[in-house]
Amino acid sequence: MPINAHPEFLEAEKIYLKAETKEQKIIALKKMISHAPSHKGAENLRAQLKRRLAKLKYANEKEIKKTKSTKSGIKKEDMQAVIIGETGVGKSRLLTTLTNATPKIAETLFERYTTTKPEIGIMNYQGCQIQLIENPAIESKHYDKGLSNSADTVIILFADFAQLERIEKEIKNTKGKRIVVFINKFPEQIRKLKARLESKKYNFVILNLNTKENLEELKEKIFQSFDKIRIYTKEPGKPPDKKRPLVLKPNSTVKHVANKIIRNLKNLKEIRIWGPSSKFSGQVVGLQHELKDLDIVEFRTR
Ligand SMILES: Nc1nc2c(ncn2[C@@H]2O[C@H](COP(=O)(O)OP(=O)(O)O)[C@@H](O)[C@H]2O)c(=O)[nH]1
Ligand SMILES: [Mg+2]
Repeated sequence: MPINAHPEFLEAEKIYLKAETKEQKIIALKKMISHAPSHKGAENLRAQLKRRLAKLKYANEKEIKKTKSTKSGIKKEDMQAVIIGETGVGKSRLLTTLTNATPKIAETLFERYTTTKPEIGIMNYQGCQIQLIENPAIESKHYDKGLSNSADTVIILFADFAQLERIEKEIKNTKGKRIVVFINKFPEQIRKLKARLESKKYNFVILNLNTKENLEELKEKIFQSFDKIRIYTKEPGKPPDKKRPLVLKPNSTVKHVANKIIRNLKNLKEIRIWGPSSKFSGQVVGLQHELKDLDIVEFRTR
């Protein structure tokens, strides 16, 4: 830590160390540089930060090039789900409900093809940033097949089984996990529908956007589909930071977390965990301990 560091520098450094994407890191690094100590003794630090920024920018550009989907040129985020379905089923309305996006929603049930290009939104789910994209109606010329094929998860909206069958024929080449969502626009025989979805072993949600019934279930299913775990960290004597989990691959160890938030592992004195992977609350563990979704990790340093 530099001597006489500005509080804003320290704050930016914290964000930098926790950042998951290159973009987030770049923003935080720029902030660190602008608040770095200006005295001569910190010359090395400033040079080092600038080098790191240049390297990150280069790597980021390369990544953007690589991840652009062919037709629409959308930059794929770490967790991406694409919403698909026929016109008027409620894709835009769902995107508006789940994210910050504001696509045009059809005003009447008879208005068709209101979405003519993919609409992108970010869903913040318990501090995890998930990219949700509405693909224009699957039967229209605006539909972007490549986008659905490369998505981590495909969310299929349907209003009846004939629709669901038509859609399934169209998406043979998708590689992502599937969640089928029945939008309950009109009172229906939900019980029968549910039995049929269950018997065919669908990963499904029956959603009512007016009452918001099962909306949380859908959000959790979306997160689960990416096969990631959420890890909260805490400082001794303080509650965990529930707003910003680290999102990691399953089977990550305490060491993965330590590497992200502790500068020098030699300073580590004790690690305690709470949650699904702990035998009891506050169990002391080593760096090789394997974590589970929703664990809380506390690092005590010298
Ligand atoms: N009653 C009701 N209407 C809905 C629901 N979802 C969508 N709609 C209506 O259906 C129409 C088409 O919705 P939109 O989101 O534009 O469909 P998209 O073509 O799939 O994007 C609009 O008039 C919506 O207000 C729903 O859950 N309940
Ligand atoms: Mg739409």
